[in-house]
Amino acid sequence: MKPEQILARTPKALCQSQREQFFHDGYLVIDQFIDQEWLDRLWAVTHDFIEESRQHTKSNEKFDLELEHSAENPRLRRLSWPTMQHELYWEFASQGPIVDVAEDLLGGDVMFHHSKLNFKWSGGGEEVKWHQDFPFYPHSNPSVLAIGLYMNDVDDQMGPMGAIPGSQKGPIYNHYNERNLWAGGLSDADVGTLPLDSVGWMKGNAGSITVHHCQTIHGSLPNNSSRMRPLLINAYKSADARSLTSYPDSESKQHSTLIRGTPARWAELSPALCRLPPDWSEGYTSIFAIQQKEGGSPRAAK
Ligand SMILES: O=C(O)CCC(=O)C(=O)O
Repeated sequence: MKPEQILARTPKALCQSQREQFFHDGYLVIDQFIDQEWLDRLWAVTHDFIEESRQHTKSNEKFDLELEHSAENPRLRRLSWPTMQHELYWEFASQGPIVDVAEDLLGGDVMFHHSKLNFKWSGGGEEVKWHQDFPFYPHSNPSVLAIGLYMNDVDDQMGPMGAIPGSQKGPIYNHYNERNLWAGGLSDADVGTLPLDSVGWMKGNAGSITVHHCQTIHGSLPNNSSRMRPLLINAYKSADARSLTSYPDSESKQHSTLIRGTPARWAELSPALCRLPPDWSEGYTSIFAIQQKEGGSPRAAK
């Protein structure tokens, strides 16, 4: 759906200026949007997963682990597909307050795309290099976005998400390297052309949400603080934005579930050119593992 059509609808959660800011800058941060009750419930479940991760020494379909992870000193990079791991994450993604935000920015017909919980552990949790989401999961049009929930207070030291304002209106970059292998991020040469002095760092107290458009260039620095930075990300799309690749169809029954409105009768087509990602039908690792050039876990989400 086109921004003008979306902006003409009455919003449910955002004010008009926040919606206009999203379409202008390609991202938005809303301080303490999620209440303490939701946070307490999500933390209770999340603590159980952190405990469970102690039994694992290597990344697998559920846990993406730092190489230093151990039973005594858990260091998770990611809980993959949280909405598949526990019904509470799905309740939050499909019925929680962020669904109104998705509707305000995508229009009335909203489909779920995927979920992940990026921990960015304390004392060096890994960076996420500059990238766009669209080359990982291209669609017939760019009415696709991701909403992150900070489950802790996040300041400058903790590797907040950063985004380049207006970059969603620019080119779709090559995410392959010079050997034509998937790199999962922009090349150093392309990064060198970016206006990095304009980066908006999305910080906020626990309960704050970040929203970024699928073509917005974004990333985050390592977490050098003593507190972890769990960011629960759920991605959504307009029902008229059809996936051009199977990923992550094979991995989640929830992918493309209609959570608001009615199924689309028409696919909206955008004229933009985008390189297709590799065939991940036999399994995918994670953006961390790819960017750090590790083998990583099979079948984890982007
Ligand atoms: O966790 C982060 O800081 C960034 C996450 C992200 O961009 C991704 O997982 O695609």
